[in-house]
Amino acid sequence: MNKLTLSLAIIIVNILLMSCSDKNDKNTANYQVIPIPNEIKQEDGKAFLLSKSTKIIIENSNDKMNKNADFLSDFLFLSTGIKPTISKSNDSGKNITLKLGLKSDNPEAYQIIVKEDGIKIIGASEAGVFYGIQTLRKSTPVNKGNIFYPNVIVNDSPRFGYRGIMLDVARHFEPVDFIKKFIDILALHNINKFHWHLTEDQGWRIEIKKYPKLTEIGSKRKETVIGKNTGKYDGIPHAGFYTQEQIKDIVKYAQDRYITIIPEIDLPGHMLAALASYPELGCTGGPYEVEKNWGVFDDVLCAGKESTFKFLEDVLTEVMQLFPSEYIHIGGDESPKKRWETCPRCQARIRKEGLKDDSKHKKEFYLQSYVTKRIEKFINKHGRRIIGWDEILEGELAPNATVMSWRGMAGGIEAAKMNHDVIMSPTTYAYFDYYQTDVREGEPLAIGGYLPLENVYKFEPVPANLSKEERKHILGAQANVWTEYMKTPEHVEYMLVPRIAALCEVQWSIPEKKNYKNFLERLPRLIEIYNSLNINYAKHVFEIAKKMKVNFKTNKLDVELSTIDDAPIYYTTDGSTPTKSSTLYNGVININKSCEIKAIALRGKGSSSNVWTQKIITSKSSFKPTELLTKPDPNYTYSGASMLVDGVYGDNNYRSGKWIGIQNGQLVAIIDLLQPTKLTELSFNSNVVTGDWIFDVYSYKIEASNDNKSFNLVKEEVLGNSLTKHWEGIIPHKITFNETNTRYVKITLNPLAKMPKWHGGAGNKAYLFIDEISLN
Ligand code: TNX
Repeated sequence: MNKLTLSLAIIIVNILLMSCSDKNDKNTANYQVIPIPNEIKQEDGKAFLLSKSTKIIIENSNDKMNKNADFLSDFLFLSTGIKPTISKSNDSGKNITLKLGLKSDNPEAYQIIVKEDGIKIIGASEAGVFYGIQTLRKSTPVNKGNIFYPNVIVNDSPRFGYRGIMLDVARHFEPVDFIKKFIDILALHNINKFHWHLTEDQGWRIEIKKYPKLTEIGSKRKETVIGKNTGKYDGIPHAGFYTQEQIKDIVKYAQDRYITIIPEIDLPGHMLAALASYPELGCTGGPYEVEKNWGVFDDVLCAGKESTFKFLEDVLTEVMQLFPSEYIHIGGDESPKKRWETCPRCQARIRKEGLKDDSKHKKEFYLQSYVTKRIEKFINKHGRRIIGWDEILEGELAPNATVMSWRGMAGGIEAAKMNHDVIMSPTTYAYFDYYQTDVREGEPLAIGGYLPLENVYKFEPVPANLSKEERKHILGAQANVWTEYMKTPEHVEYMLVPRIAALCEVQWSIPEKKNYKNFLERLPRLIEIYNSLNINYAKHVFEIAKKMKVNFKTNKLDVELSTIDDAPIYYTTDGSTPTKSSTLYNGVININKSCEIKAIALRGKGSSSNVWTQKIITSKSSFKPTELLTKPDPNYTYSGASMLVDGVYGDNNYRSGKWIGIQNGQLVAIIDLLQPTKLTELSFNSNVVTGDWIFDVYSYKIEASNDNKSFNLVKEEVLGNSLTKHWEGIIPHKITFNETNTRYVKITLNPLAKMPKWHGGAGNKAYLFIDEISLN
């Protein structure tokens, strides 16, 4: 190449670069949004330019379409500073057209066609147009100025018709302005059901004209317990309710955003606020108090009195007048039967209705079914349908009820097999009151649990073991925000966002399109919108993500680190604080001895990650091939056997992924030390939370072998159970034995076969949680 052609080539490359640079990421739309659309077809041709002269044209004008156009104009203004004017007649300009008429079986379907001379959003209904608008909005970068939209055809529709979120405003009241912001956040995530949990033991939050004391008395509690039922109280009165006028306004606000509000009146349990207002509705007549503690309480509505049904029907009548929703949620969860067992009126009703104990349930459970069925009949008579928590399956399921499965998926599976509709909302994937990180330091107090973003994303609402017909009963999925420990709107936002982003892709997108890594690549652009809306989202996604896996071939622990934005990570293994002069991470770190790893992602001022710290404590069994002969509980198996020898110990949180959980059976593991090794000691920890049915190891056995076939007993012992009341904590075990020279060690740990009399689950098998088995 001679000098002239070389400099010509440089000039051409520069021109190309320049023309690309005004269409760089910052002002070019990107259709890879959350939730990911079904189909994004890139087309040839010049991009559409959004500029000050762009108009929004409404082709099929009606109130909803006019509102849709307003939304689009507002959204574009918020992101770009350009506020397109709205017009009902087309002109020769390059505009954005909103229209109806897309042919689809799914009324929420939409299509977006982008060409140089215009953008068209075509919906199968006004709702479809709205979701098309949300996709266009999320494709639009948050960047003031003109925006290029590459040519594309987007075809999209939701997987599920029920895409819900529940908010509990009863434990802590939320002001109307926040409820509207909450609804805006749902709309941004294509969620179409807002399940509003309005009544609880700790507060009644909806005005009922016929029963004014429900709000005069029931909406106020004197004070709130500090922390987790510590017995200490904050001395601060907590109060609040929504007037019927406010509710009508909120219902309309949600409707405009294609969100149906499903109100919940939780009955017959969780009713202390109502009982405090009208003590005659209880079995004992009170006195009752609006509850200051958290939990499940024995005082519930009396199922024997006719006046209870009159009360419920009156309340539900006003509720149905306020909420046009087809579904009314009647709760049904956590309703103890204790009062009913000794209440003469309840017992009289049991006799009159011929309710009897059977092998499955005591008669009082059938009394709750009686209540549910009677209320269902009333609600059906008004052309509406009930949803209840999965407890409504205990006893006899009301004929037309939809079941909301929260204690795992089993309730939902059972209901679907009985031909009932189901909404899946299991704690494991959908409880946004759970911690979102395993590092609890610096986190606001949460109820417990562990539900990181990635686990929400893994949620599959349709169980594989249902038939094709049964699957049709899974209407969709919902996440729940219980607010015992959330006192402010900011805290609710923190627990909700960005987990709601993972949830919405579960609810909307087809499984074939889902990919967590790709989701994380798309998330930063949605976060730009969170920033523009002043949402207090949790920032854990910017922390270092880590994968620790034992490599049985190299007998080392492979530690893999990454960040969502590929920020440079620096680390140390000697416990010192990592800085820019520490080792730069560039591939898996192999650990073969005890150490303390510390790592940080450095991004510059204010946006660096926290320091991630992990102690590795090794023993002679660390990183040695290990096999589990028994199956742990599927929810607590994680990467299985290798977790027992990874040198990583768990903290108090048994759900952190560092503890293996065993229930129906024992833990039997064989560790191959690779060569005959002298041993005198076995150590393991067990994590005990008796309230969650987790007890210490009941008995153990250690066996040795040099051929992995015939094993000799080294030691066995029954440790027993010494607990006489509820207790939580980690119990370390160190067992010494006569020196044994062995290659294979078989360890058997047995859980408590029958929980003691004092325990609520007396007679059932306890869980066992073990993090590590170390031999020395
Ligand atoms: C169980 S989920 C409850 C709520 C609590 C929640 C805390 C359900 C139907 N009942 O009353 O707030 O656990 O996670």
